[in-house]
Amino acid sequence: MSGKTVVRRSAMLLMFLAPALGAQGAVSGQVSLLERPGEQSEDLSDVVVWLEPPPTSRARSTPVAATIQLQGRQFTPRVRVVPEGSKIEFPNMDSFSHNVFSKAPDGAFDTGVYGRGRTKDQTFKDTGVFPIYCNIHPRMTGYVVVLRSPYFAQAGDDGRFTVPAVPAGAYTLHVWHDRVMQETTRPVTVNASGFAVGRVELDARGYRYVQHKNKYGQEYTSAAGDRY
Ligand SMILES: [Cu+2]
Repeated sequence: MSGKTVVRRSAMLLMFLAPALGAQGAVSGQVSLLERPGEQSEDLSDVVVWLEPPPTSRARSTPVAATIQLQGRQFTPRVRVVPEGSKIEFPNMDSFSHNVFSKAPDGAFDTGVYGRGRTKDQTFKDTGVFPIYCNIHPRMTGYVVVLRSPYFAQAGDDGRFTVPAVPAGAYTLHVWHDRVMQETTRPVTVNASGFAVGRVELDARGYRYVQHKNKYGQEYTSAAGDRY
């Protein structure tokens, strides 16, 4: 066999293999929340969806710089999903002071108190869901969802989501919302044209708001919440 023939055959083989290797598609669907009678879901953009590749996968997300604003005594956005190792800035847009802290075992931090126009940041090195609070305002609650998988999305207001450009293969689909106690998972197989998840209903009926403790593990005093 001449060298030329080998080259030509290799090229032909690559032409056959390339589309299969590079095949990727969108994974889409729509999430809804099952609420207690008389209650309506207004916060479906807080839903986070991600596809976890098999343990053997080398797929890794790339860290980014992201922002959660402190504005009107709220974290905006309330839920932010970022790749592992990402840095989040917390600029204070209010005319009074805020603080950001988390007591999560794998990601506890405390920015200290800081005033209008200033910012603090935190790098999230470990994966997980990190609740964040303000030590001054007891109702301020946010979540940083840190993922290793690069295949994730947040839902729109109507619960629709699209995870773009997912390579064909087998995954575990995760659907998370802070008012749903149990994270929902299901196996999915993505092919070259993607995968239609269809509707996913999460049960939020068991949720009850519980006031978290301050950064010292104590009750907030009403004076601290009212003063600013
Ligand atoms: Cu605050």
